[in-house]
Amino acid sequence: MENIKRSNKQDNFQAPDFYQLDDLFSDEHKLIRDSIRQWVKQEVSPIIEDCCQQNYFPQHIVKSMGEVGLFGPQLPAEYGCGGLDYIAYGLMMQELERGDSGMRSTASVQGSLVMYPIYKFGSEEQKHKYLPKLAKGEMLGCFGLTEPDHGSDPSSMVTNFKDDGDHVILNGAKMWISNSPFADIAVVWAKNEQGIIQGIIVERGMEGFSTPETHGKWSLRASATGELVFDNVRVPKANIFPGVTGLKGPLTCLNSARYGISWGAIGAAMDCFDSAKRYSMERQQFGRPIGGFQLQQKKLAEMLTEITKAQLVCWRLGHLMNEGKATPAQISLAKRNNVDMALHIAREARQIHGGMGITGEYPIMRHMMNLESVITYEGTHDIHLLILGMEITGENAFV
Ligand code: TGC
Ligand code: FAD
Repeated sequence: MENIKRSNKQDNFQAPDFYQLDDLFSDEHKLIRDSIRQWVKQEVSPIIEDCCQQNYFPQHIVKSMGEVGLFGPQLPAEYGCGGLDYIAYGLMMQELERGDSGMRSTASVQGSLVMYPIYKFGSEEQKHKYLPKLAKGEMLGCFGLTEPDHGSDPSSMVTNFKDDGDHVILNGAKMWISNSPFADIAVVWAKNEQGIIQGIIVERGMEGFSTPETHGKWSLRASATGELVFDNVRVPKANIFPGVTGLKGPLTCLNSARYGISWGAIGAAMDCFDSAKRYSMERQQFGRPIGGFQLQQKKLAEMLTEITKAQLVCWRLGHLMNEGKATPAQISLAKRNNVDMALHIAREARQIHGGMGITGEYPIMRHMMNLESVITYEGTHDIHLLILGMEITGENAFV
């Protein structure tokens, strides 16, 4: 952290709320959202540009994220988690990704892909052992589903474990794993001797377990990504989730994470819109602000329209999540639409900023590059389209 510069630049972000969605949120929701917005302005905005430029994961922020309740806010308070609803969770992810998608990634993985499966499928012992520490940010987790040869099709995974008395012997490798280089534990999905997928908690320090970092990313540069390598790792059977078998285990976790991303993408889009709006009023060409030209107004008007539509989708989806009625296809629609919307807005905002848009002086290019990962992970843009296609027609076009 000593090499990371803290910027003195004021973060003046103001969120667009064209359809007065604030009227639909409770006072508690607004309080939570505003407190995370303030925390992002204080803790993320001053360092994020330099972290990304230097491809540096600000590890110190994990503890701070835990302190403000960003890890597992939607899980019950009895395990040290937030006990909040899905609207609150969504708003928190929105504010965090307004700061940076990589920061939201850290929280998504910890809350939805590590804590959620432990809560949903874990034993009481596993819940008490891990959840309070993960919630406080005293422990960092990662989620291993994707493999070098099996991304969109995780059912073909080859990572496996064999029985060894009160332990199992785990072999294989996972790739593209967010948080892995710094993670204390990994929730790993692997096949047992019958070829059935199960979840197992692997702890750093277990012999034969390593987490090499993936270098050279142009995207999510403030988030650490790596591999998980298992070379005859002996893992106690007590670390296997007793509550689920099959691919529906990891896919259930993805529902929660994809939901959070739907809100997060709105945050990134809002930041691009806010910056573009300000710039268009300040920047003068041909003797007047560029915001006075119709072509720039078209871009801004379309941005606001798409953000507003995405906000309404998330608000409704949040209520369906709270009622336990949201379907995977509804979540796919929101993730797919909102990430694509944010990426499009980032590209348009980049143009409004002219040459300045490619520099770190503005957050645009960073958001744009981050969103190139967000549109691929947690199910690619095309995979979510196919999920919707199957929902509409009943026909499976994956294979
Ligand atoms: P399929 O035969 O359709 O389903 C297998 C079983 O799973 C059930 N299921 C679900 N359950 C809960 N939630 C969902 N969303 C579910 N989708 C399916 C299904 O009912 C079935 O259950 P059962 O009881 O009959 O066995 O499976 P398939 O092999 O045909 O695959 C379907 C497909 C392609 C949609 C799925 O595999 C998929 O979503 N692929 C994309 C992979 C993906 O999203 N990977 C994400 C990795 S994690 C990540 O990217 C983290 S980034 C984190 C960050 O930094 O923020
Ligand atoms: P592929 O599956 O090889 O897909 C390549 C292209 O083919 C895509 O355009 C895809 O849409 C298309 N395609 C694939 N199948 C079909 C089909 N049936 N029909 C039509 N088109 C198809 N994974 C984890 O498990 N944990 C993590 O923490 C994690 N973090 C990540 C962080 C980053 C920065 C990135 C980039 C990825 C991360 N991932 C993680 C992996 C991510 O989930 C995968 O990259 C994603 O699921 C796609 O898999 P793939 O990259 O192997 O692409």
